Amino acid sequence: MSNEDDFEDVIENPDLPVLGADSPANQSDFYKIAFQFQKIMMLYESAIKQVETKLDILNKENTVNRRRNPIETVKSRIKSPDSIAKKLECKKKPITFDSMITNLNDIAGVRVICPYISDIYSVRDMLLKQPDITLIKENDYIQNPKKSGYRSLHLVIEIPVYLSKTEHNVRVEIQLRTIAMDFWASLEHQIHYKNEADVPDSIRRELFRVAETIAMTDREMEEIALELQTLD
Ligand code: 0O2
Repeated sequence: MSNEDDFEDVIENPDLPVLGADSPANQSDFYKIAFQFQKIMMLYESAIKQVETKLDILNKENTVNRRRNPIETVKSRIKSPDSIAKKLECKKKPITFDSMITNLNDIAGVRVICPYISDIYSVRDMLLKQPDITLIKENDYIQNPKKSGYRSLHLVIEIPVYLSKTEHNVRVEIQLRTIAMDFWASLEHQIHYKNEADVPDSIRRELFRVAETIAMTDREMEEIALELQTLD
């Protein structure tokens, strides 16, 4: 079943009037729109809960087996209505419920922070082995970092959410990165966010250089961990 078909009964009426100065909606339209948005977001929140539970179980299993935990922290977020509209606008897609479900992969986002690079790939493998998870897209920005220096492994997956009468395949973007990669990405994001005007090239170059240093540190830490394993 496709994602669009899946959400059809939740959207019910994708041609609802759009709220805005050019097409003022009446009170009953407002309630319909608000209710449908709430129903859609409830599906994304439920999908996040399922992914978080899976990650928690995998980490607990490692604790029980007295092995090192491959996950340091998990952070989740639902994209705000404002960010959804901005991203659709940016992609030149219509700003409708139907369109956001079809065109956006990251309305539900889970960020997994791991101690080492190898943990990232083992968490990836453990998740993708599970029969109810379908991989839609994978971008390995660790093997192929972005121009900015950004590194992370991105997975877009689909996971079923079971309601009282229906089942929906819901997309979740999972970003996996090391503690060091997360440190860089969070600060770099803040720098871009705080400087609405373009960030000067000199700062971009400096950020790229720091990203390279961090990547080298990650590799060195991995080597130390491997050496320690041989001592065990
Ligand atoms: P936010 O606020 O973090 O959510 P797709 O989303 O698959 O349609 P896109 O947008 O090309 O396609 O996805 P990409 O580039 O694989 O992933 C986008 C997300 O990765 C961003 O989300 C950031 O979270 C993160 N990201 C990508 N590049 C960078 C970067 O250079 N620096 C930092 N700090 N993060 C980056 P959003 O929606 O842009 O923002």
